[in-house]
Amino acid sequence: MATNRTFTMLKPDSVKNGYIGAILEKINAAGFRIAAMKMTQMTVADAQAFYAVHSERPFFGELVEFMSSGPIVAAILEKNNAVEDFRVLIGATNPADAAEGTIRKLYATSMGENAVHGSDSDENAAIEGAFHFAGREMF
Ligand code: IDP
Ligand code: MG
Repeated sequence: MATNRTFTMLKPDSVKNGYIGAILEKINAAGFRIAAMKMTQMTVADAQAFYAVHSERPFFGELVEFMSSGPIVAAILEKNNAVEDFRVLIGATNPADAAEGTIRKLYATSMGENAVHGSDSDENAAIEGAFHFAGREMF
C-alpha cells in the first residue's frame, strides 16, 4: 500500500494566500484520493525534526522558521505511482523553473515559499505521513 501513497503539506504561504481550495482542486483533478488530511501548525522543534535531512544546508534556519510560521494543511494522497506523479504535479523546487500548469508555477512565490511539499520516495512518504497522522486518522 505504501507504494501508492505520498505525503504533502500545503505550506504556510498557501494557507495565508487563500489557495487551499485551488490546490486541493488540482490534486483532485489529477486523480489522487485523499487518505488523510488536517490543518495543523508545526512548532520549531517539529519543523527541525521533519526537515532533519536538510539540517546542514544553508537554508535550514529559514526553512524551519517559515514552516513553523503558520498553519499548514497536511495530507496523505493515494494514486498509482503517487510519489513520482505528485512531484510532476507540483513542479520544480524553484517556481521560476517549474513547468507551466504545475502547482508551484501557479501558486508559489519563491524558492523557500513554494506552496507545497511532496515526498521524494515511498520510504519518506511513509515516514512523513506517520510524523503527522495517527493510525486512526489514515483511511
Ligand atoms: P523539494 O521540496 O522540491 O523536495 P528540497 O530540496 O527537498 O526541495 O528542499 C526542501 C524545501 O526547502 C523546499 O521545498 C524549499 O521550501 C526549501 N528550500 C530548498 N532550497 C532552498 C533555498 O535555496 N533557499 C530557501 N529555501 C530552500
Ligand atoms: Mg524534498
